[in-house]
Amino acid sequence: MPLTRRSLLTRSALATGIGLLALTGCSPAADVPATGETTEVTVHVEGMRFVPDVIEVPVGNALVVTFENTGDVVHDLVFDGGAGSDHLSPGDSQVIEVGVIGSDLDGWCSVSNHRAMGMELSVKAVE
Ligand SMILES: [Cu+2]
Repeated sequence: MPLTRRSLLTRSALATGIGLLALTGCSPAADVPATGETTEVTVHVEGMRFVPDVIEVPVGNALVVTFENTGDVVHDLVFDGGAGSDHLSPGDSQVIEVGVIGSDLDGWCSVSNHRAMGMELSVKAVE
């Protein structure tokens, strides 16, 4: 009987460990050594597009985006992994700390249907 109880305990500890692993696996930083360097980019709005809409970042660099809403209506800029700006009024800007870039990553405007209208950008992790 004591043996059975111990194996149950072990199994639940294992399940907890796997759960934690899955959570940390969501980070864009996923197992890439940080370079300690930061890539800084300013993104603005032209019509319903982000400019630039491709951002190249050396693998392991941290990415910091200054998002300037130079459009006519409220926009934001959000990224896979959870980083993003607030909803910004025209003329406002915000600095977004995206984090260490380990792989390609999408960014988009989450306001209304703006993403479908073309407000998307790609972060490319380059060697
Ligand atoms: Cu928008």
